Amino acid sequence: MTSRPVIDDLSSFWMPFTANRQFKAAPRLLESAKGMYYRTTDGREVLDGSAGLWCVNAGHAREEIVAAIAQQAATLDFAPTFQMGHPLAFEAARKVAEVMPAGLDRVFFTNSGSESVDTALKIALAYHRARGEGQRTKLIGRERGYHGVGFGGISVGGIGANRKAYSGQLLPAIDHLPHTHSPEHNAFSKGQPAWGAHLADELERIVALHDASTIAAVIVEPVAGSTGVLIPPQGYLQRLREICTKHGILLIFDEVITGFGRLGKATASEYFGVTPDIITMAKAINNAAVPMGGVAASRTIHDTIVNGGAPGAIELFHGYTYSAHPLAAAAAIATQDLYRREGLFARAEALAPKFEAAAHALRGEKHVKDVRNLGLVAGVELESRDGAPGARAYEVFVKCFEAGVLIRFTGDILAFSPPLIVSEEEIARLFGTVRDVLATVQ
Ligand code: PXG
Ligand code: PLP
Repeated sequence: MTSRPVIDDLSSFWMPFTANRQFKAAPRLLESAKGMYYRTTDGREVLDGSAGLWCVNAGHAREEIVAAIAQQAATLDFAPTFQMGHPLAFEAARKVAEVMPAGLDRVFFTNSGSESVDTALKIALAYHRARGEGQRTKLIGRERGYHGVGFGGISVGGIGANRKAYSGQLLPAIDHLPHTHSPEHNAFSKGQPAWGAHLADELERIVALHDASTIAAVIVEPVAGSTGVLIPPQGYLQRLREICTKHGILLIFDEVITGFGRLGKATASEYFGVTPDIITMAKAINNAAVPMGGVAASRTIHDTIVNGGAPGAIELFHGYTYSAHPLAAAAAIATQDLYRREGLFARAEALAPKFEAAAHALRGEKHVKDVRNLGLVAGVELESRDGAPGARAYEVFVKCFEAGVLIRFTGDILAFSPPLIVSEEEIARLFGTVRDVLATVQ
């Protein structure tokens, strides 16, 4: 079954966000993937309950995307986009712009969510400077927020472990909103919790402290993914939008996970009916087939920066060698076409109630202290073992993998985010496997 010998020296690859020694002592290696399934190097099929890392929304190795990449590699492997261009870059931007909220139709390409976040923060600063308010430099993030791993992203981010070793060199002018998770008020909420909209008013407190004239932007994940699936309370995002507008502060939605169908719409902005000024994206933008991210900015922001420059001058001193890489752009075009042709966002929307019911059926199982969900994303929080936070969820993750189901975990929270092509039977198997495994775990 294995097409190549399994590599026996795992020492060179320093693995990201991994317990390297633990992993290398008992590796889990994936060799191929198709549709909803991975295949391991020892020939086992594994149901993908996490869409890779929340990114393979159309399912694995989709023929149209594979063909687009292959053809592009043979036609134009690389082309600069600094003072040069290639047609697919413009077409990919147009296709992405088409599914963004009205007005957010200027797209800057990056290679990851982390780069998208740093790009968005820089655009926010450049925008205020271009309109003569260069003193607006402060950035507001949120506790438990995940915005990737660049210095900008960890500075506005709110996950202590991701900041600790670097704390002496984080960006200096940052503040954080409180997160919205409060088990005593919102445990086992189905969809958006009813409690917690008032937590957005904390932004007024922060504005009063720093003065609005010093604040450039607020960045939040509309649904916080990486930190363990935190669903925004009803009315919370609307309130953030109102306060930002009132004070001339830009609102950035980090849609690296929520973008492209995870909630049953193209964006969380569309789902919640709240339009930010900037959206960051990555992952499912091109089904994760080639690294790519992007930033959609409002036309006002774009025009203020671009039309503010002198004729012939570069307007934004920012960009990546691989911005709009031809292979990534080809994959993005094919992916966006596929989403549309197969109606995958609507499919996710239609499946969401069944997914919700399957997730909440875990309520009452051993160790389960919360279940939360929206669209095709769910989090199941477990009681932690005394003195060993994360150990129980890790064991569940490993046992599920051995039983043929891939999920994610962070701390003691299990996260579920299958590709949007998942069937009802596969949803049942996903949560059913977790139920069986929970019964065997101490
Ligand atoms: N913003 C958000 C909201 C994200 O979820 C990033 C930025 C960074 O993207 P890159 O492409 O630089 O990784 C992310 C990424 C997990 C997990 O299992 C989540 C992410 C990445 C890897 C694992 O929680 N989110
Ligand atoms: N470091 C060096 C020495 C470089 O020359 C470049 C790009 O030319 C970079 C970093 C940035 O690389 P990228 O554009 O892929 O982000």
